[in-house]
Formats: sequence, structure tokens, C-alpha cells
Amino acid sequence: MKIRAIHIYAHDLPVKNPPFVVSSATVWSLDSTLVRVVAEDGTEGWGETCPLGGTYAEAHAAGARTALTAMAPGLIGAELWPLALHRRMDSLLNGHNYAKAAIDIAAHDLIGKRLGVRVADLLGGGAVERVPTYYSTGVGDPDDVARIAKERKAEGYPRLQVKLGGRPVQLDIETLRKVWEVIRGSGMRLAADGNRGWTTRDVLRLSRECADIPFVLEQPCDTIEELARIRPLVRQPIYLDESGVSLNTVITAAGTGLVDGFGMKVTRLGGLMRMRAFRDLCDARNLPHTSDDAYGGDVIAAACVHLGATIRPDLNEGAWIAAPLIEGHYDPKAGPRVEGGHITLPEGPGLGVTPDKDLFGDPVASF
Ligand code: 0XW
Ligand code: MG
Repeated sequence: MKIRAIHIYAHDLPVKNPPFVVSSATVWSLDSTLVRVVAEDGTEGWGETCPLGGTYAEAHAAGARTALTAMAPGLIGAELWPLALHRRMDSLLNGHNYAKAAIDIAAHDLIGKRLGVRVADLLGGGAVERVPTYYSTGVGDPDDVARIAKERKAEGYPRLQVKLGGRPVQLDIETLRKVWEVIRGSGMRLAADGNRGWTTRDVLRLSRECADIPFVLEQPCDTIEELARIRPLVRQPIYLDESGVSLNTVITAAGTGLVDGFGMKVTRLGGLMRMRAFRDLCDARNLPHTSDDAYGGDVIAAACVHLGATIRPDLNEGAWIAAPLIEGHYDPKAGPRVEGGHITLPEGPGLGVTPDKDLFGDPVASF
């Protein structure tokens, strides 16, 4: 199975009820990059990568397209099997996992379509059909966030992630306390995501003043060193998100006991092949984790859901997709959607979604 052609597209994704605010970024619309990979026999696979603006992570939308354009000529005629493909991509460009992820996802989609199996089965199987997700509130006024928490609890979400940070920490403490009043006793799990935005001083205060609330602290500070500093001083479990930039970092974080779990992004690790290895490492160390991406449409959402369906259920913190924040779908019929706090695994083969390519206009580059 070899690659015959690669088409690269740019697509603007406006945020529903903008802006979406996290401590490290405020976004009104997102610049997504899609790839359509065509095999020798004409079978097609889709991939997508969509950074959350320019400041959330070391990922740049136009940079993804430039990296893909640089690699694409060297990928024509390349083997589609993921390991061979990653080795070829690594021989063409160092790093840039978030760009390589789009090709990796398209390869999984294409192989699944060729073989007539779902991506979840390519990733090892054992998939649940109803995949848990979680709701991410955005940084907001404490009463507004508490109202959102109440609504999502009523909808059946098993987990809530409250975005905090980037403002006086007493507002974050007030938000967390108001949310807890609303969800207490419901069984809804709670994460406080600082998105790198707190100083160690602020985390220590928030941890102390919310000591009676069961929640996990997600990526509270910017650096691994700051996380190591607060680690023995807080009572709450710590999850690594933005700093988990590679399997190597994940192995160190898990192996040194730096964290109790992960918020993980498929594109940050370089796609589904690496995400599968990450899932298995977490399984070996009994570390809970998510299967997310920063943003993006139906293609990246389907990739997150397929991987999310295969996570050991007691470790599954949910597959996050941006669908609740986006108007419309690339695939109006099969595009993943959230219902009752869960996402139905798309039916195969491949990712189980067929984007309407007319939505994306002409490719920005074709090889
Ligand atoms: C909730 N997410 C997975 C989506 C947002 O883009 C940020 C992210 C996170 O957990 O940091
Ligand atoms: Mg996070």
C-alpha cells in the first residue's frame, strides 16, 4: 500500500458563541489544516491538525502546511504502514509532530478503508461503542461557569473541565467553589485546567483553599520544573497536558511519579501510532488519561474518538472533541457529536467520516 498523491487544504473554523478562552489563548476562529492522501489503488484517507491559535502550544497553523508541503514530495511512493511512514517522515523533517500527525491519521483512515476495518480496531480493538467525553467550560465569570456546570450535569456529562488561570487566583477559587456547590454529590468528575497559567504561588493557594473539593489539577504551571516543585506540596492529583510533548517526556513524567495522569492530544504526540503507544504506557502504570486535540473538525474528532474508544475503561477520562463549539460538520451524517455526555463511535471502515471536500475549496498544495 503506497501513497500516490497528497492534497493539503486550509479551512477556517469559526467558534460558536465566541470567544473560546483559556489562560494561554483567546480564539474567535481556528485555522485548520486537512490532508487527503490517495493510495495507488485510489483509496483515500483524511487527516487534520488544528492548533488552538498561536499561543496555546508550540504549533502554528501555517507552519503545519509548510511542514506538510516540505515533506509531501518525499512521501509520494512511500509505504502507508504507520511505522514505515513515520520513519520516512522523520527522514524528511525533524520534529513538527503536529504536522506529521495529519499524515499519520490519514494513513490510519486509508488503511482501515482498504481493509474494511475501523480505526479503533486497527488500534487494537476492544472498543466501546459509546465513548465518554467531558465538557470544557472556558475561563469565565464564576456564576456563568457554575450555570454551565449545572446544565452539563443535567445533560449527563461524566466529567467537567473548568478552565482557570490568567487572572487573579481568588476568582479561580471562587469559580471552583461555585462549580462544586452545583455538581457535588452528582458523581461528575472535576478537573481544574490552568493551561500553564498559574505561578507556583497561585497553585499552592488554590490547592489549600479548595482542599475539601475532589478535583485534579491539569497543567497548572508552564514548566516541568514548576510542576516538580509543587508536586509534594499539593493534595490534589496532577495531570500533565501541554508539557507532555513526546513519548519521551511521558515516560519520564510517569517513571518519576511527576504526575497522576494526562490530558493528551493526538497531534501533539504525532498521531495515532504514538497515541496508541502512549495509551499502552498509561495502561502499564495505571495512569488515567484523555484522548483529545486542541480543536478541529470531524476528522480529528473521529481520530480522538476511535482512540478514546480503546482506552481501558477505568482509566478513561474521555475523548474531547470541539463539535459543541463549532457550527456544522464536514460530514453532516456521520460527523461525531456529543449526546448525553458521550460520543457514538463512528461506524467504519477507517475513521467512519467522509468529509465534503467542496467545503475546503481548492487544495493549497497538491503532490
Ligand atoms: C479541552 N481541550 C482538550 C481543548 C482545548 O483546546 C484545550 C484543551 C485542554 O485540555 O487544554
Ligand atoms: Mg488541558
